[in-house]
Amino acid sequence: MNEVSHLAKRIKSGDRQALSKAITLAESSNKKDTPKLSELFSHLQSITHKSFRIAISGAPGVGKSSFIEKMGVHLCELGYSIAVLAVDPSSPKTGGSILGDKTRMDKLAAHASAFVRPSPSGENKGGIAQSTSDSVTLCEKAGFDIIFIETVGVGQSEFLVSDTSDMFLLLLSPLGGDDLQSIKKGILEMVDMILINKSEGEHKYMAAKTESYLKSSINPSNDKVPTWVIPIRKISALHSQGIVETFGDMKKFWTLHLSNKNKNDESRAKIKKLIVENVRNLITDDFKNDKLLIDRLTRVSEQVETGEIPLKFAAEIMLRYYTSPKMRESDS
Ligand SMILES: Nc1nc2c(ncn2[C@@H]2O[C@H](COP(=O)(O)OP(=O)(O)OP(=O)(O)O)[C@@H](O)[C@H]2O)c(=O)[nH]1
Ligand SMILES: [Mg+2]
Repeated sequence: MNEVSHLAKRIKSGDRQALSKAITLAESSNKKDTPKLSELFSHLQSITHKSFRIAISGAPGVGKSSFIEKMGVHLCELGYSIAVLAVDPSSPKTGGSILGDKTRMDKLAAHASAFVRPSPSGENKGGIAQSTSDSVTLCEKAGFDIIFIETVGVGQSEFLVSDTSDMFLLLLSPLGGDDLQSIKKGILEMVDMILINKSEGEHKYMAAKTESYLKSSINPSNDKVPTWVIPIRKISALHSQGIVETFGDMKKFWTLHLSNKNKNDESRAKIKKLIVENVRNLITDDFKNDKLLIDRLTRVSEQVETGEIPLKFAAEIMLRYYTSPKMRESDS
């Protein structure tokens, strides 16, 4: 038995360390690891289990990890198995606070029915959102009932993560009307549920204001699940308030999702988007790293600079060069 088929066997038997190793393979930026990952997927393809995949997004510090911890423990106690993945879009320069050393999910991580995967640190942060889809699939193959994907609401990560999930949940803090204007455009059209966290004690008044503002300003339905009305709930992850009720809403959504006849078409459309995004990334990487491409790019940009050729044509030249091994061979 080779190394990869042994890894697949361990994943099937519920070995968490093996799953962790497989996710590291999915996150690897080394192209040499892609065939290994493909081989692993082929060993796991007979598993048809589908998990309910929930993306949690929100500003840094809003309480995403605290919420997942409380919700996750509640779900484990109900008998579900839970996996948690983090997508950290922050650059290595600023460093990310997601999970990291302080996961805020200690209780959940220690639970026998849970798997908590901390966010990868160091380089290759840009690629992490891209690998999430494969990491989610690996958790599905490992048999988890519910997968939470935590992402900070910056950059494109929310959009990517929403494409790898069945339900998209936005966490807000009690902000008050004006600050709500700052929620990124497009996010409110994607959400399936909004939770106003930290709605306890002194924040109660602001939380109620936030709730009424949201109720009066957002479209209560979205196109994903036809009869769904987006719940807006005030909760407190810290004090475990609203956790049971929130799961009640999630379960209703889960049932609607499972009976949604367009589910497969929608899932395929999301996958198509993710593939195109990945193709874009692969090309961008090649343009940064391949010496022949860099040299040709330098020459073509000089031609644009002097007005010899239009930018539009320069792009076509580069694309032709990129897709023609013959042209590149003659340069090497
Ligand atoms: N008052 C109050 N504080 C909370 C609540 N939930 C979380 N917090 C606190 O908010 C801080 C951030 O919580 P996290 O759960 O780490 O937030 P996060 O959104 O995961 O943060 P990042 O991953 O860094 O973006 C911690 O100090 C928590 O204790 C809540 O319901 N009420
Ligand atoms: Mg967090």
